[in-house]
Amino acid sequence: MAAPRAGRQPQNDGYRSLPLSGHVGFDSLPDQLVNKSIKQGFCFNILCIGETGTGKSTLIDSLFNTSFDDPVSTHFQPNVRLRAQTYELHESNVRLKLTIVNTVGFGDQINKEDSYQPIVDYIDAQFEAYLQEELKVKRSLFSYHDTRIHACLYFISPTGHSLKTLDLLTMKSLDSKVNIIPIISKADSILKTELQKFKNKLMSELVSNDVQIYQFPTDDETVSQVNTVMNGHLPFAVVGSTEEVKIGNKMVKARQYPWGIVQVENENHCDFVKLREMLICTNMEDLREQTHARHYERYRRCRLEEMGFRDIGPENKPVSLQEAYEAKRHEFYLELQRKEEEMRQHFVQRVKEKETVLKEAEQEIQSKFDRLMLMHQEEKLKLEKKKKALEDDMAMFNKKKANAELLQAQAFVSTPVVSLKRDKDRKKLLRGELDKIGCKITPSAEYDLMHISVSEHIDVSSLSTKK
Ligand SMILES: Nc1nc2c(ncn2[C@@H]2O[C@H](COP(=O)(O)OP(=O)(O)O)[C@@H](O)[C@H]2O)c(=O)[nH]1
Ligand SMILES: [Mg+2]
Repeated sequence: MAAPRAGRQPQNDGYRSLPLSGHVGFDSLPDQLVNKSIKQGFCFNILCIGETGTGKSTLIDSLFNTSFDDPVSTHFQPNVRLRAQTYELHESNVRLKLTIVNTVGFGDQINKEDSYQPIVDYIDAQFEAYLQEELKVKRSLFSYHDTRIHACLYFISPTGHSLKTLDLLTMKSLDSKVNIIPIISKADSILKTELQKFKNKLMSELVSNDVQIYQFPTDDETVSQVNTVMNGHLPFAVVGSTEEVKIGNKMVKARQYPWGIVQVENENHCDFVKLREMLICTNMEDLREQTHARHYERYRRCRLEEMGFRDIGPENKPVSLQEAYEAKRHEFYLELQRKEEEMRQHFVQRVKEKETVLKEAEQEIQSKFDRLMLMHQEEKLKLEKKKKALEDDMAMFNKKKANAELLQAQAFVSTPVVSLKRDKDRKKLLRGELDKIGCKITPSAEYDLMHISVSEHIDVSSLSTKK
């Protein structure tokens, strides 16, 4: 077997490294990549979080040397709203699609609890939109407008004290989703001696609350030194201004006060230049990469796991997409059956309960009906008795009436006769006789009695026998 030729060394990982005897041309690949990227353009998205009036719009204008005409917002917003605006900027032959997202109304509400939730939701919504594009069968990631947030500038008010609870809560809830770069805004309002103490205090508070902020990468040797130094300056204390002042024979961005001038780009005055260098010149690509490789990747993993996708199965065996889909489908089917059974049981239980209630109501109505029937029958009996008594009374009355009429008629009969000389005696006799048989004299009978003539006779013996 021929010995390996010089330069042809076998490699441990299965392939060999070969020397080239002449120019091939693939050393132009980096240039091809650069040309392609320049043609395609770049995209960078910044989220500015800070209370209204902390200098967000002014700083962004200062950073990109332009006026974005961000409308001034009031302090009377009912809730936090995120306003995204996209611009296209050109520098040399490089195109940058820049999106600035502003947190309108942040920290302005009395109840600050929900100030950060809309921000979390916004960041997640951008990740979700990208994931949905990725999951499409026919996707167009090349022309897709990526709105995922690459850098979050967190504006801290220059109080000289400590972080507000809202700042800590907000940063804590965002640190696993976005690259947070904390900055002390309006740094011209804090003393130089106080500033370093304030920076140290803020950093120790972030560490003690386990808030992860973005660290400039130190693994790339071309930038590791500058990045290491810059990490030590965090959080940057910045001043912003859109005004220009003539210093010497140069116009510079500055803030002019009665007692002096604060130059935005003077490193003795503030950290504005450091921020611009780190954010735009040195680490813009790393911020984009971190967003995709760390934050989006975490979001994607969680979402896919939520959907039931796994890379490895229970016995540490790799699981294909098809298997994961089938397993999830089966899981859903079982879940559906369980829910169906649960609903059925619930329905049966409800029907039973309803039946019991209806039966009870029916029984109650039945017993009420029985009670009423009984009462009705008792009442009927009572009325029948009363009717019977009245009929008896009527019969008795009619009988007595007939007797009285008979008595009256017989009073005109003259055998055997007792002649009465006087009317008074005759009437007295008649009344006595009527009393004996239990008859009362009616007003009409009384009248008749009054008009019986003296010569008339009454058959007293027949009256007594009729009693
Ligand atoms: N002292 C000081 N004032 C600033 C600074 N940056 C902005 N301002 C002023 O603060 C006010 C609010 O600024 P603005 O950028 O509209 O704040 P935003 O509501 O956070 O966007 C304006 O009057 C600015 O001139 C700064 O660095 N120092
Ligand atoms: Mg503003």
